[in-house]
Amino acid sequence: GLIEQALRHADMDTEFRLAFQPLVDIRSERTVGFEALARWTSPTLGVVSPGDFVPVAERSGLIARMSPVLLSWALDAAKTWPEDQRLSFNLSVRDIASPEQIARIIEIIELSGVDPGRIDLEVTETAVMRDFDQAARSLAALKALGVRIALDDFGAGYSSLSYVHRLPIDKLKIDGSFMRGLGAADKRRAIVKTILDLCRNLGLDCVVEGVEEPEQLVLLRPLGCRVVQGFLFARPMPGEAVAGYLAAER
Ligand code: G
Ligand code: G
Ligand code: MN
Ligand code: NA
Repeated sequence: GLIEQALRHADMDTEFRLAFQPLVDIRSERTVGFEALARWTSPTLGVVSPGDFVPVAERSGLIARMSPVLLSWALDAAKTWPEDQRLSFNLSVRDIASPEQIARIIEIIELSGVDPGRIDLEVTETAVMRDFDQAARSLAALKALGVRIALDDFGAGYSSLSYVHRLPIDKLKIDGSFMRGLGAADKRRAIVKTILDLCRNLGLDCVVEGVEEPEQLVLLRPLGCRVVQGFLFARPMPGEAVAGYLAAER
């Protein structure tokens, strides 16, 4: 298709950049880290969203050369942040499925000089499902380096709880679909509460994604939610905006 064609000829350095979205502790209302999100402006197609190009990059195998570049950019950015700020980076199903790619990713993190303890690598359930045994080996190798593993889009797909105990998961990110238009009487509120309780009982960190309205925060606070990500606090921003954003908060 058109996207694959443009992606195949894309010049990463000029066409791609990262945006960074804050993760916010709702008790202190302070930013605790940023998720790196890929952005692409193609000379032929214009702005293409990652929801459209990431699946194409995965199917075509092009993601194999993109992930290392994006990760090194994300680490370069994190190096300039205060040390208490974490970096979240999305790994693709293809990354997780390849021992060679995992070795490359580990090397990039080691060479970056960023403390692996500051890094969350996000994986989706679909990525893990594809080849469980290889995913388990990949995550174990990454964990050994000292990074933390987050299960992304939790609750959106097949959400097998077996992954949570069979894999070295540190954090669940509750899918943004649970927040969209959420009201007090909504069943989804009970589901979010149950996932937050699960995290507490298992000693996992938890992030509620897609928080857009102050009313959603009012609903989340009594459920024991600590960290959220969403347009209510900030949209993804260019790397150059991060320092000013943090300074304004302090
Ligand atoms: O930023 P946005 O919400 O449009 O992202 C849409 C999807 O693309 C999300 O599922 C997100 O995880 C994924 N995505 C964004 N940036 C990256 C990236 O750098 N690598 C991978 N593998 N996925 C990404
Ligand atoms: O799948 P993943 O969680 O990695 O994707 C995150 C995506 O969600 C990003 O593309 C980001 O732009 C988007 N996002 C972040 N906060 C919100 C929000 O409050 N509302 C909506 N609709 N999307 C959001
Ligand atoms: Mn994510
Ligand atoms: Na998500």
